[in-house]
Amino acid sequence: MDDAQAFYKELERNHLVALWNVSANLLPKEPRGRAIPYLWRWDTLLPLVRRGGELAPLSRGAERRVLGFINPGLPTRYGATHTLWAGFQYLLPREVAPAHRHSPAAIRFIIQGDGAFTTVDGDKCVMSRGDLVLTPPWTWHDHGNESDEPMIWLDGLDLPLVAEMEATFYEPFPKDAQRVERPVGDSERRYGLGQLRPTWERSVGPFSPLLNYKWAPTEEALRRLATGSASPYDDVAMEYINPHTGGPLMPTIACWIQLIRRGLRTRAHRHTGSAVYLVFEGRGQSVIDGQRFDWQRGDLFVVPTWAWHEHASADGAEAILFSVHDTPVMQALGLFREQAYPDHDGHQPVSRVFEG
Ligand code: GTQ
Ligand code: FE2
Repeated sequence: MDDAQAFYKELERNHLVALWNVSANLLPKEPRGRAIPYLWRWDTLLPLVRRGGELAPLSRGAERRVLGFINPGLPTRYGATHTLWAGFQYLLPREVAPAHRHSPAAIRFIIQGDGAFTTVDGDKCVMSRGDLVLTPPWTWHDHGNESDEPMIWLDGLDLPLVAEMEATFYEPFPKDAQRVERPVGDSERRYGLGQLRPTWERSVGPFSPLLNYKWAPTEEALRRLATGSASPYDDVAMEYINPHTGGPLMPTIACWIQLIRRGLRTRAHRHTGSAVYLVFEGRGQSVIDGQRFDWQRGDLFVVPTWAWHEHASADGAEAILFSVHDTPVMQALGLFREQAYPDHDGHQPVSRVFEG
């Protein structure tokens, strides 16, 4: 063994590393995310979700019937991206998903059904298609279905991020369901119209006090905005806001609702931060890092960090996308960067079509 080899062995034994040997890994020219662009089809998901309903009863220890999306580029990490967990949750009539709380933050966006609820710290949030319900960190939450139909919703959580930060805490509630001690939809009563807030209420922590963003006002806002000019990269895209700050819903999660108008194609850009998109209505396609993803209602796809992406609605149809983003983290840490696609009028050449 020569001197150098002996030296490096000695470093290893002492739990040391020579920066000059690893600096290319530590400081790549730009982010090299391992998460890949991917898409899951509704037609594949729905039968699996239903089979889960037949096979897996809810109980303590199996508190949530959720199929989680695993990014194929990160097979050992429970997440759709490196920071975001996404899953389809299924709740049958008269079932209760027992109450608990955790330090990771959660959002739910209702895909199917009407008349289930999530109680968040005693505030009963009634859920219908298109509603967005928040479970801020460390709030008690149980889900119940008082309707005669199964409910399906998208869960978005910052589980992989909080796990990596080694800051995950969890606690079960002593009973299955919380008592509802306030008027049903109390946060909607106080903040639901969006343009006014009670003068005496102070913001408690960096979380939105509005827990249920109902579909009707969301759609109205989108339709109003759609009559004028919009973003060249996202078309008519709106972020759900914390009424105290105008900022993101929570420090780790931002949510968007987005209309791609009939026959419209956006330009490509990329930015730090990853996102999960649910196709709420319509049909269209996205090109992500040169690969085309054709999507329709109920499909879910992932845009990893620093990936070029552009969206288009299908000919003759508009599309509505709901999305969950980790960009508030990037913003807060001074790591947000954005770049427009420089060539071909802002459109990527398509080299592959996603088959799945
Ligand atoms: O509904 O409380 O998808 O705690 C993952 C963790 C849903 C929930 C998930 C959770 C929940
Ligand atoms: Fe939870």
